[in-house]
Amino acid sequence: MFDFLSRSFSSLFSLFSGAQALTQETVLEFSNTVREALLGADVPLSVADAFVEEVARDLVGMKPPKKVNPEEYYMKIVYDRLVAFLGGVEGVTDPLSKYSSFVVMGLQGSGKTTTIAKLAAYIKNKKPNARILLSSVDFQRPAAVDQLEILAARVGVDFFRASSVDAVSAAREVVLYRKDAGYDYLFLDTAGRLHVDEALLEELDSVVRLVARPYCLLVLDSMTGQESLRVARSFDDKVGFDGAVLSKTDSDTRGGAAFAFRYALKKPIVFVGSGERIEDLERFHPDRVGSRILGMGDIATLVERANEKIKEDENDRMMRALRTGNFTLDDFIRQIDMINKMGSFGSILKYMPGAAQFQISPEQIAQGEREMRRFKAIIQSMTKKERLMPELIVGSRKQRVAVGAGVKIEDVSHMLARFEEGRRLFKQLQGGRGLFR
Ligand SMILES: Nc1nc2c(ncn2[C@@H]2O[C@H](COP(=O)(O)OP(=O)(O)OP(=O)(O)O)[C@@H](O)[C@H]2O)c(=O)[nH]1
Ligand SMILES: [Mg+2]
Repeated sequence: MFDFLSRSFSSLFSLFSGAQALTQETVLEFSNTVREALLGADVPLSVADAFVEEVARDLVGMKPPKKVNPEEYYMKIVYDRLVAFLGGVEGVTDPLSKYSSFVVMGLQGSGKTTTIAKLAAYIKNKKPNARILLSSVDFQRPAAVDQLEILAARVGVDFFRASSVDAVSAAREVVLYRKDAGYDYLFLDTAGRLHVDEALLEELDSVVRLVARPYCLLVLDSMTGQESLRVARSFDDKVGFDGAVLSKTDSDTRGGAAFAFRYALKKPIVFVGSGERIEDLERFHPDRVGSRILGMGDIATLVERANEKIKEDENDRMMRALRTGNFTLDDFIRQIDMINKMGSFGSILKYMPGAAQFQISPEQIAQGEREMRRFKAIIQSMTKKERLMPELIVGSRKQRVAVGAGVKIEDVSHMLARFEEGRRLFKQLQGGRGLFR
């Protein structure tokens, strides 16, 4: 979703290379370029202006300390401002750890029902013993309630169907049932309309009032761009909500709504939906998004995704290896397995530093996947010692490994070269980005 902004931002910092104290002119040039990039990403004018003004205020007259690379120094200033703008370094506490009743609202088709299933799966993954109840007061569409029931079964959580088909009476039934049965979590699905309308909002307000200490979650379709900010505002005026889930961030959107949301609504984005599958839900971390926008990559989210599928200790090792650049062929093979467990190679690439600058085709991705399988076979035919000291693999050893893996000698050389490249990249990440980690 942030590829567009990332592409625009990552070239910007060359303006600062060699710059010492920033002049008004450099700051102005920078501001104009940023402003254009934001408008291009469908950020509303007032928000783009506000951001640019804040950054300019931070930058004017600043001077990098001795020995600090000016480009990095100014990038860090922009990064800090960007993160603050998106919600701050601490981000927001996970509402799932503080609240137990969630009312999910939004326009028709925004992704409410899917998001509920994703949230239920998210909790279940973290707390396997939590008792979770899903229920719906969406009687707009005949199949809406069934859809939630099917999803509840798929996630493996409970579902309750009210006997009434009037939203307010049904909500009353749901609340009573939840209380009697003693569920830890309740997620209440509500009806969407194609446009914001008064009757819907009034009904919704009555439903929300029946729930004790509800966390109201607005689901916003990121594909609707600026329009989604207007939708959010009318839900807030009439019903009020606590936080938002930005859905469909995997679609080809320019990220404007996500960028502007916090500033325009003064409410946090707590999660983002990144695909149609139940597991396609991520926390929204302003600092990670900030580094993704500035083209610094998002290793932390990448590793977090892996976390869900991979044993903790294995993952800790990997994080350490990634951080220190102390990466062996055994780590390499583990990384290949990790990538396979996480999903497709393509879905992971977008988290890598600078990924937005490359346009990667499906053929290239398929080739990458074939290559990884070949690499794995090659590494598996090496001895333990060879894996720790790849420089040993020359001459007859190389031949033996090639035969063992059923590949050509050149394939072994190629794999070793790629491995070295990867190792260097991680070392650079560790060293070069010192200011940010
Ligand atoms: N690509 C993508 N599709 C999504 C995402 N979230 C939801 N969808 C899809 O969007 C469509 C609508 O999702 P629903 O969850 O049914 O939306 P809703 O808000 O409950 O819709 P109504 O109940 O009709 O108001 C479905 O086809 C979902 O698969 C997402 O994060 N990414
Ligand atoms: Mg629905």
